[in-house]
Amino acid sequence: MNGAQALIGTLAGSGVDVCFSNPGTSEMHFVASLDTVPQLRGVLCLFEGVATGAADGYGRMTGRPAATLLHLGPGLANGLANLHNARRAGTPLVNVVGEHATYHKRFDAPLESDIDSLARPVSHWIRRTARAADAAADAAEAVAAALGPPGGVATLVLPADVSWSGDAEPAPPVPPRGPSLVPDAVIGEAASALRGGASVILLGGAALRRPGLEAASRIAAATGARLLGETFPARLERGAGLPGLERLAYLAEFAQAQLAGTRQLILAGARAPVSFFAYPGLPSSLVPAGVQVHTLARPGEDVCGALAALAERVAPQARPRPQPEQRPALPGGGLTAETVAAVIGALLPEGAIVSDEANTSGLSLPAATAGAPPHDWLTLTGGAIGQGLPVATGAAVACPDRSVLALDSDGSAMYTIQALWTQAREGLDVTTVIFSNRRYAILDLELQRVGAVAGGDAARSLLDLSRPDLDFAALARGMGVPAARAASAGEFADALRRALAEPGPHLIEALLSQAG
Ligand SMILES: Cc1ncc(C[n+]2csc(CCOP(=O)(O)OP(=O)(O)O)c2C)c(N)n1
Repeated sequence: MNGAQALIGTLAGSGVDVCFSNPGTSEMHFVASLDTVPQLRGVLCLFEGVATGAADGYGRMTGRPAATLLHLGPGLANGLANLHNARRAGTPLVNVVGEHATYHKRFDAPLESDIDSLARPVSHWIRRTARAADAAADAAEAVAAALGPPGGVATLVLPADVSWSGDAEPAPPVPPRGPSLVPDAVIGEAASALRGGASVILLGGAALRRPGLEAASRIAAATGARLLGETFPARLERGAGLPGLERLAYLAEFAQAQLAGTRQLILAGARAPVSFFAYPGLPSSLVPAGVQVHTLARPGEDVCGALAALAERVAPQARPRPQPEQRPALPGGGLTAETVAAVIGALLPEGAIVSDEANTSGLSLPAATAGAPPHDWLTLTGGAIGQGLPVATGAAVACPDRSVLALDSDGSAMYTIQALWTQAREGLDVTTVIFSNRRYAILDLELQRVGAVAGGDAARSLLDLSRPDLDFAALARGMGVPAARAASAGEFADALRRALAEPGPHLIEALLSQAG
């Protein structure tokens, strides 16, 4: 067996069953080996940012890493923004980067670059495989490193001659570690903090799945503590029958209002809240002065176990408070961000997975969908736009029996629009809704918030997506995805119903009649 065959066999044996790929010459032996290991499905992505974002979506939904296959430093660089989002999400991901043959590097051929320096900021584990005989063991370790906990991006740099040299064999999986248990004393401290009153429990990471939410809801019911979710969760389970959860607002002023009056802030899998950006004269930390911060569980610790133990201590009799089933009525009239949200709330299928990159057009979505049947909500964890369509693609590969909705604003969608082609090629059940406001609307707002001088024409033109107007329906059709345009709430509801009823990918361009 050559190194590539041993590596792929090991990945498959360690539970990696998909590789989102954009290969080049140095990866040809990896590509050839896919035919000898059918358990590893190669999925072609036409831009590396699609591959890395899809691997992120896959990992968020399965808890297992997908692999990527990227072409040397430039291929990796194209995929970095979504690796950054994956890192912030704590997603397990095995990032395979092809490299020149070991003896070829010193010739400084055109694609020669410093792969390790590009990979380091997004990777919590990096290895450069030196010999074919090491390829399998390195792959097994990469999977274990990706799984953590906490999960993260494990980058394996694979020289071409390591791939093509012989004398290798697959390695057994490295057993995964469980999360570290939270000591009893820490749970005791949180229990005392709750007795101090005016408490907020800020939930993040694994606490946003049903067991964590239900334990937290019991604690809230018994102690009067308020629950908040982190602003940009990797994966939030929500909908009717689950405890409802308000998320901390993106805008610092709103987040400050949500936290006003708090005396005890208990972090359960979430980081202490900070402002997304610095603004002249405003604080970076969103923890109000005088608030005591207690860490119940850090990322990588067993936050659900800690919340369950805390609930047993302070709320032994309490029951979780489920969100009642309640959908908005189908609206009529014009198409605005609000009417789109109401239609989505009215029609969201049970078990849907929503990849939310709607930005300013998404403000009404949480309320409109709160009482819809249970579903998962995936958000822009690292603030690097261009994540929504790739994450939806990976989620659909991970969960072929569930409907996936990508709710994307027009500016963000254009970064990685090629994801549509992969959805068509793989027959993925993804409905993409484009909120077409033809602006970088949030930057209009930020222009004022940072105190920049009110924009003139030159400034405005950098935030304006018209001239020419994008035609997303035509772009989608050009990549094999059936598409419709909707200009009224009724047209949008009809198009969404049809898209959800038919298998395979669809795109609906929502032509918003007013910005925002
Ligand atoms: C990778 C990356 N590049 C640039 C930005 C800066 N940025 C933040 S929001 C935004 C525009 C968003 O426009 P759109 O997706 O249409 O949403 P809208 O603001 O109109 O709701 C840009 C360019 C970013 N966050 N990430």
